[in-house]
Order: sequence, then C-alpha cells, then structure tokens
Amino acid sequence: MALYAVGDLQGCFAPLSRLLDMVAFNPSKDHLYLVGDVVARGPDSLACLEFLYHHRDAITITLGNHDLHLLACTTLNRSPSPKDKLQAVFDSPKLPQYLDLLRAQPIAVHLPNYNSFISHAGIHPTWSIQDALKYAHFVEQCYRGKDANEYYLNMYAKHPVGELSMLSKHARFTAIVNTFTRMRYLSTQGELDLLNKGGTNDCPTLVPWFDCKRFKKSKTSFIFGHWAALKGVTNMKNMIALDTGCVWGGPMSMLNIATNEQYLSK
Ligand SMILES: [Mn+2]
Repeated sequence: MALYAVGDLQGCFAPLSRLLDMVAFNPSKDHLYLVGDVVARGPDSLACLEFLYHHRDAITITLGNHDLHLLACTTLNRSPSPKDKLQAVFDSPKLPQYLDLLRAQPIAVHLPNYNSFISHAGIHPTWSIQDALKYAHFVEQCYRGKDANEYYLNMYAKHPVGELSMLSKHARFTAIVNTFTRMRYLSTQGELDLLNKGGTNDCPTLVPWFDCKRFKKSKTSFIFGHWAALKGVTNMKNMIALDTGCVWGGPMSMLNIATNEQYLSK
C-alpha cells in the first residue's frame, strides 16, 4: 500500500493519468490525496471528476478554492464563468453525484503516522494542528449542512479580521476557508493578503505563510498546492508545494508520502 499526494489538477486529466501510470497506482491498495482545485481553467474538468468519482474509495480531496466555488455556484444557481471551462461539468447528468463527492471531502487532513498535514493552501502559522482540525471540522459541517447556501453567500465577502472566536459563524467560515484555500502571503501583522500571487521574492513587504520559525522546527510535513508561482520551491524540506502550474504549461507534481519521492508528469 502506498500513499500519494498530487498537486492541483485544475481539469488536467492526461498528466494525472501519466503520473498514476508512472507509479503503477493500484486503487485497490493505494490511496491518492489530491491537494484541491481538481477542477476549473484546464481542458478536462469533467474527466477529472469522472475519474475521482469512479475511484472514490481510493481518493481524498482537500478542497481548494475552485472546488468550493463549483459547490457555491451550483448551490446558489449561478452559472460558471466561461474562463473556468466548466460548462461540460454543469451539463453532465452525473453532476449531482460529483457534487456529493466534493461535499463529502474534507478541507484538511492530518496523517499522524506519516507526520503529514495536507490542505489546499496551507495552515495559518498561529494555528496548531489540533486548532486547524477543529476549524476544518467546523467548515466541513457548514458546507455539508442544510444552510450551506448562507455560508456560500458570504464566502467572497471582505476577509474578516480578528480572533476567530469573536466572529459570527458566517464570518468565521469565510476566514477559515480563506486560510485553508486562498492563503499565500501574510502581512507582518499576520493578516492574510489575498491579492498577491507572485513568487516569494516579488512582495518584499509580505511574508509567505510558511516562512515562520515554528515551521522550521516542526517535524510535520505540510503538503499543499494553490501557489503555482512557487514552482514547487519553498527551500524548506517539510514544506512541500505540489502546485507546479500544470494548467499554465508546467508539469504536474506527485509525492510518495511515506518515502518523500517526488514525480513530475512529462
Ligand atoms: Mn487554488
């Protein structure tokens, strides 16, 4: 049995398929963690969802911003943006099954036996793993619950600042979702900056979320995607950035979680 993690698919099915062939992925024995953003922008989101649904017992997705956006649009009856190339997904008769699959997925996963934590964008430097799992549990209950539309309506509100415990439940949902799925940089005061998408040298006044003393001492590996401009480089052994910009012409990255071996799609 092997555990793998793969970077953002964003509708790129062929490179995923080549990576799985490279490691002879066996869905009856192995498990595949997807770091989120399995859909949107790329050519074949429908094929990605079909594959993930077919192998649903062998996969776990830590939801990304695009996955939650798809859930939000369908729940709120909004059309997809043409640039997301999701029309085939919206037209599919199997859309309800794909949405059920996404909704059942977590937003963060801790694998204590492998000293690994997986989420789409990362973990806030002030959150312990226990805090993060508690926050993840809260938002998972929100997007699975019957009031999910209320949370989605608030999802693109201005990023709430301040202590999570002081926020309303809707603002808390948005703050936690933004951290797990959209974070790249923090201000020197520790607030999320949701505008800059550049590489780590492009924003001298901001700090990459993982550039923090606590993580340098941590025995836990943090496996994440979302930040294509890093091109997989964090210069920290336990910070594993798997979004290598496949949808933008780069390779797709895969990690063997137990051995740390990495694979790039050709
Ligand atoms: Mn993303």
